[in-house]
Amino acid sequence: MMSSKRSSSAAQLKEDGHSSKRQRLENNSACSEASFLSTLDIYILPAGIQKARLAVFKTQVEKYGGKVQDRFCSTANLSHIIVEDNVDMPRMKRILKLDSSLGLKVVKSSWLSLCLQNKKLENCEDYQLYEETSDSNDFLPKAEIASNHNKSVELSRPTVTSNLSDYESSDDNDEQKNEKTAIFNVSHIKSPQTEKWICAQSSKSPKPNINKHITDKLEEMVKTYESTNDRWRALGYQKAIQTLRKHPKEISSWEEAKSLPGIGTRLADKIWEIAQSGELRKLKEFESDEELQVLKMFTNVWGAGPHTAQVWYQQGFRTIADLQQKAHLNHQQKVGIRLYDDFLDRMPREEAAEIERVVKNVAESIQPGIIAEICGSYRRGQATCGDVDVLITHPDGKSHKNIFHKLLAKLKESGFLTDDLVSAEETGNQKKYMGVCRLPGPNRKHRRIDVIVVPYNEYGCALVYFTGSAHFNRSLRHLCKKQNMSLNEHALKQGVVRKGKEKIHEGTIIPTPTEEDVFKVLKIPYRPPEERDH
Ligand code: 8DG
Ligand code: MG
Repeated sequence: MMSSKRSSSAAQLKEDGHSSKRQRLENNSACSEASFLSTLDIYILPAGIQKARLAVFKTQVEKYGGKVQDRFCSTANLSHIIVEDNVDMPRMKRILKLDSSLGLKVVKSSWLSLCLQNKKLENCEDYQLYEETSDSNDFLPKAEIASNHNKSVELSRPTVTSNLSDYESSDDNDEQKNEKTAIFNVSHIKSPQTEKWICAQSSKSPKPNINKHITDKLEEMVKTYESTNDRWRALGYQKAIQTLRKHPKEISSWEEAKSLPGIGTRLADKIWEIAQSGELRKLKEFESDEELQVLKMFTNVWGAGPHTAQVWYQQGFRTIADLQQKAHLNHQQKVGIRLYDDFLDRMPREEAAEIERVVKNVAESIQPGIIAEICGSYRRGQATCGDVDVLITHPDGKSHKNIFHKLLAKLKESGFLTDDLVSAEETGNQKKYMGVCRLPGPNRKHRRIDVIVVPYNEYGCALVYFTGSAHFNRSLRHLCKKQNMSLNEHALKQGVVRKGKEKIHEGTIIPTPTEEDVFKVLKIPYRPPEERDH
């Protein structure tokens, strides 16, 4: 199932990444001809400005004809000193060891952002910091100015790292800490408590994602972090993507990115870097890092997680062919490798519907009145599906018990099911099969299929769970925790007592025969499946 998720974002990129990429290239080349910043010769005070943002400023200012001094020198003919918005004049002077501003224009960094955004030299008056008046020491005697000539401040340069271990530790923690806020929503508008939760909102945005050029790059970052088992970072990026998708306007400043829920300074740096340059250096580093690329490829093998991928890499394997020929593979991995390309390809929803019909017809022939419903991305209305998740139950509350093995046997007999991955996983009264199917006829691909059989009294919760999205489900579970409840694919419980992460009391089941009941008990508006595609 995890691999289908990965391929999901890959497919989305394949589907619509092309035109926006071309567009951005065109924009970039048009802008590079302009030199609207040619009158700028600036020093950017690094205090409070993240390295990556500083680097973007430098690149962009120079791209548009301006100069950025790496060191501060009081005699240089600077046009402006740029400071982070929260830095005031006394602090700036303290840092640069100045007794006066030397008559230089000291301007907030948001002015520079504005110029870059609008591709013109904006009036800086509203962004300028002024000297406190009435101070007779405003201007230094010449001799003292001279002594300041040699006082310079190093502009810290971004360092390039080529592996995953040594960057962005502090602030990603920040983003991790934001896990809770990120599960909440994304709009800045103040609203009643439950409305803030992702699960209380519709995923349908009134506007298309206008920050797609940014979210596409962040999606690539997610895939890389997933392949190295850096789940926290992957989650942080995923949440930022959700937030950005819903943001009603194109990100036009670092401050705007930073102000969004769940977006810390490091992520804001990255978002702003993409917004400014159309590129993300970190991603470029990843793309040219052989190990990361191989790990990504290996984790796309069904049945191989980040750990296995790492072991294979350490054993010297670099290609899928290497694995096929030399690696010690379990059954699932053998299937995953044999059908590698098919599994990476998302099927059109029409094909998923055909697969559902086959399963439904066979199930009905075994047990009349059976309910077989396709969940997952299909039910949420996505145009393509990574796999088919079929949920089966029977309204009489007992006939579901006999269906599982009979159904699978018949589907195998007809040649529809071609390979088993996990032939029977039991959780409580639910049974799950994970395997591979192929529709009859020429040029059909192998597709991943999950068949889950559940008792009727668990159907409401199972439908919610297997419909997802995973992000929507996470939000539901967090909301439950807040109300001393718990939710999984089996049941919704109340009166749960937790001590830290541990459940001291399991709570008692609240009957939720339908999905609507789950929403009702949690006191959030019902969202049809297509509005849960967060
Ligand atoms: P896809 O197959 O088109 O890629 O997307 P999907 O249908 O949404 O994902 P899936 O991998 O088939 O999983 C089906 C549902 O299972 C998913 O929508 C929500 C639920 N689910 C969770 N948590 C998790 C989880 O950790 N991993 C996976 N794979 N599914 C989860 O609630
Ligand atoms: Mg699915």
